[in-house]
Amino acid sequence: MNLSRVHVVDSHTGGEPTRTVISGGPDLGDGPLAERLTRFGLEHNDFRNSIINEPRGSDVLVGALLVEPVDPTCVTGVLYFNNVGNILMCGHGTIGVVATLAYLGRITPGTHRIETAVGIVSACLHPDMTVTLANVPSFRIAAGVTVDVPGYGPVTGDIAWGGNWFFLVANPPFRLVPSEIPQLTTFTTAIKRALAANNITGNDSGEIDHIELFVDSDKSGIDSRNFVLCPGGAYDRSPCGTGTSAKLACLYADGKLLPGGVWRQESIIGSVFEGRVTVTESGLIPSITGRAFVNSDAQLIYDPADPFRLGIPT
Ligand code: PYC
Repeated sequence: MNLSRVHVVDSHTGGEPTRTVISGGPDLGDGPLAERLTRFGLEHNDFRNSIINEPRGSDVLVGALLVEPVDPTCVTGVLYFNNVGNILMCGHGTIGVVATLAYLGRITPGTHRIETAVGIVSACLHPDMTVTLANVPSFRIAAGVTVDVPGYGPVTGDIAWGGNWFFLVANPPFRLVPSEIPQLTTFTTAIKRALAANNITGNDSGEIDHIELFVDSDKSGIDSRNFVLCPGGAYDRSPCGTGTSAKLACLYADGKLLPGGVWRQESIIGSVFEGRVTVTESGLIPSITGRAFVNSDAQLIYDPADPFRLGIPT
């Protein structure tokens, strides 16, 4: 691919960054978004690296490539990616995309449909610029699964889908505070490896590539605090939109959250999403409310003389 300039808009949602590619991205054809995401992963690693990884980016960034939707009722299609590959769905990223589309003057407050690789979601941009994302149907496939984690012993958690696959562990043997992030990262990475080594997957054989730890919150108005390990080894600065959706599915399955109730999920750095559930014919739809702020509007420059113009591959 001959890269010259790429227009990106950066935002963060509860501290977790999203880099939305507005123009200059690869042509992936007009097939279903799941196929286009696969093609992106197979054929456009240089582009992904150049957008996300150093020296322009970092392992925390999530990329969002705007593409033509198949369904004309959608305001856009979007493909998500990170420092190591594709992401099927991204909640904080969708809130970031909505803030970006509003910044560009492409949408105004109201409800907008957005096509992703795992289905159509809807996002309501409120007049105060907060966004409520109605996610894809979410569900728990197994409760109380125990895996032996080398160096730590048996760890028990639930497996749930919230647009990505999650292993959710309550009350881990570490405090969920920023000073413990290195230990939390090593612990959750070991859990992820142990799940893969034991062939514990989602019910579509999908890798469980997000690990989520929880504790009840002692803060007034906050239900729980989490730490989420993302597939590329970084932790989510936000409470994780798809992770909170997976958590809401588990709470619903346990009868602890009903339609009409609100769950306030805090991240490891103290940002908060509000979660609710609705039961529809398609299944349980979690909705996540949060806010993103646009913090950069830039042209990425690809100087042929720059040996790292395509990023430092991970
Ligand atoms: O908010 O869903 C999310 C997410 C996934 C990975 C990073 N953030």
